[in-house]
Amino acid sequence: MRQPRPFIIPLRASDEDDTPGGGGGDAGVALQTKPKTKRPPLYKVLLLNDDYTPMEFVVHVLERFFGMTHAQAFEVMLTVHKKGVAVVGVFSHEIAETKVGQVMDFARRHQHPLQCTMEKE
Ligand code: TYC
Repeated sequence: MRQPRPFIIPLRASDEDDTPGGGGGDAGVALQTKPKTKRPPLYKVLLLNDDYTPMEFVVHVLERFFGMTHAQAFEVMLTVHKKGVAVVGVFSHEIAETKVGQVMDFARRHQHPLQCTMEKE
């Protein structure tokens, strides 16, 4: 993993430290570490096709866990059916993990082999 590097910015003249004893190349330049905010990484939740899960069940999953309308859910289900996989949402790590768990648990309880996974965007 890449280490975050401190962002060095020279201060404005009015911010300069006026302690005596300067005169070197860095005289009058204070170094400050800029507080850097970082957006949390996002994760795609993917739904995978299989030959056995009923289409209506997949549509129901997409409505129930991903807030899709029936029409949206039907369209996404058909995309997965034809292409093999589709992104059904993008979330924080925690939410993505929860969605994947909910779908996998729901499918298992109904004895369907439906698979749902997540990957970093
Ligand atoms: N291919 C399945 C069928 O023909 C339907 C299906 C769609 C299954 C999407 C999984 O994620 C899926 N019954």
